[in-house]
Order: sequence, then structure tokens, then C-alpha cells
Amino acid sequence: MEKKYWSALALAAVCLLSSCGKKNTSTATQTEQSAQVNAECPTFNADSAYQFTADQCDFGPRTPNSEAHKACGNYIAEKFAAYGATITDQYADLKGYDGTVLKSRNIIASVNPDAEKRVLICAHWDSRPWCDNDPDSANWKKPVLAANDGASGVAVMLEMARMLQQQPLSQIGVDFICFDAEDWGIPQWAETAEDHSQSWCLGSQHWSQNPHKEGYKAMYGILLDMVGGQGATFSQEAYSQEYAPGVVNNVWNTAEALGYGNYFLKRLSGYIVDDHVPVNQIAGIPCIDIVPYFTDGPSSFGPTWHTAKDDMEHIDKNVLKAVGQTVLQVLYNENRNNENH
Ligand code: AHN
Ligand code: ZN
Repeated sequence: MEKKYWSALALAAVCLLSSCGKKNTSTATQTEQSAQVNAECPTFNADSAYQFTADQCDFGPRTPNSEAHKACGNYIAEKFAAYGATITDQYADLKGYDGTVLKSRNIIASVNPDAEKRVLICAHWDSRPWCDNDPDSANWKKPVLAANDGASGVAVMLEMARMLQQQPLSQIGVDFICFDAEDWGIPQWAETAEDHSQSWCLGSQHWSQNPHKEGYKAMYGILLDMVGGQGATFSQEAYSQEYAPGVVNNVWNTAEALGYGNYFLKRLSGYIVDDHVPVNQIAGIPCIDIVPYFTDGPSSFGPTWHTAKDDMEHIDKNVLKAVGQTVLQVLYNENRNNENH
């Protein structure tokens, strides 16, 4: 205690003498600074993100082992590559809850691949094979089109990649990871007494156990899940708050500073098993989940969740914009905060 006190005093003295007081040496200052709006941040184009969402839906449901899945995986990789990102494909045979082998592909798109300081942005790109939350049981075994629950997160990442090419980051790198096989979690119609929480997030579990680069590290991660649905607002998810409270505060304060406080609500929601859980628990990277929280209706994820209505008609550009502009701003703030250090 005493030692710390003295070294803090010594540091303050050195700072005074060398006039480094201008630099942001205190955590408080950095937190305040990171919540500010940075003029260097490009404008996130919601029409473009909307189009990327539609493009993926045009393939049909991207359920693992389907032709649409294969074709859309190529589309996603080609798009990121066209925006200058370096693509790493991670193929794996993953096992579904019932033993089905899923020919999976995690797509990693790296911007500034050689930068040491990195931020991870991720979303799942697969579609769920079953509308098992649909009010009509006739839809329970039909695949989800997954405009919101799949395409929206990838679309926001593609639009960010497009912006990063137009206005490159000087200090940090970004890895966009499109996780596969997130949504093969045990369907409600097959529910058993066993704990099947492991049946979700197969691609992110695999990546977290086998990162695409040996010794891969990122400062932190941000997961985008269902970031385009009509009526969505985002509460602070409990695992995120537990593993990465500083990242939660940074993102929510940035949203507020940009005028998106009506989408990013500063209140806690429950624990959600999602791709950020293995990233936190296995890869050891503090990672938050931007995921909707509806206080009423049939699902806390919104009325279209795992139903036949998860289509383009229920996508709201304003939601894509609020999330995309906020996360983009977080990246440019992070870049600025790493200048001259
Ligand atoms: C569970 O339902 C356990 N987790 C939700 C994760 C999810 C599914 N995100 C999108 N689809
Ligand atoms: Zn889902």
C-alpha cells in the first residue's frame, strides 16, 4: 500500500518535471476521452449495411451443410477481401447436439494484420435450421431466414470494414470474425432434461480453443448479435458486465455521446449464452455482447426470434445505424487513444 502510494507520487513528480501532464496518464481521463465523439470517425452508412443484410438473405437460409451456406460464406469472404482485409478461413467438422457433422467455416477478416494492438469484432453468420420459437408449429422444422439473427451482425461488420478501408486506422488492427454454427443449439421441440448449453456457439468454441493465430491476443472483443431488428434496444448483458465492464461502459457511453442513448440503455439484463462466452472463458479475451433485450413479448430477443418472420421486412436501418456508428466510433477512439504513447 505504502509502496504504491510513493511510486504514484514519484510518477506525478516525474510528470510535472518533464511536463507530460498533457498526456492522458490517468484512467479517469482516458475513460472520459473515449466517450467523446471523434471527428475522425467516418459516417456509417445504414443503407449499405441494409443491403449487405439483404444480400445474405438472397442466398436463402444459411444453415450449415447447405448450398446457400457455402455460397454465402464465399460472398462474405470476398466482400471483406474487396475491402482490403486479410482473410483466414478456419474449416472444421463440428458435432451438433444429435451427432450431425457440421461442415463449418469461421471466417476471420483482419485489418492491419501486423498491428500489435487489436480489437476483435464478431458475429455469427449461420442461420438456425429450425423456427422452433414460431407461434405456428408447422414452422418448427423450417429454417430461419435469419435477416436479424445472423445477417445483421455480419452486415454491420462489412460496412465497418468498408469504412476502415476509406479511412485507415494508424495505431490498431481489427479482426472481424464471422463465427459459424452458433445457432445449432438444441431445438425446443427436442428439449431434454440434460444441460445442452454447449450445443450453441460451436464455431466460437472451436475458434476459442484454436485461435487462427498462435498466441492470438486482442485488447477486447465486441459481439454483434441481432443488431437490426425493429424495436430493439440493448441492455448491458450480465456476462459482458462480469468479464468486461470497462468495455460495456466505453460502448454505452460512446452511444450516449453520439445520441443513441435511446438504443443503448444503461440497465442490466440477464446472462445470455452466446459467442462471447467462449471468447471470454476459453480464449481469455474480455468480450461483450450487444444483443437486444425486450422486456415484453414472446421472447427477450424480440418477436421474430427463431420464427418465420426473421426477414428483411422486420429489419430497421435505424437500429443498424445506432450499433454500427457506435462501434465504429469506439474503434476510432481506440485508435486516437493509442497515438503518441
Ligand atoms: C440461447 O438461447 C441459449 N442463447 C441464444 C444465443 C443466440 C441464438 N443468439 C442468437 N441465436
Ligand atoms: Zn438464433
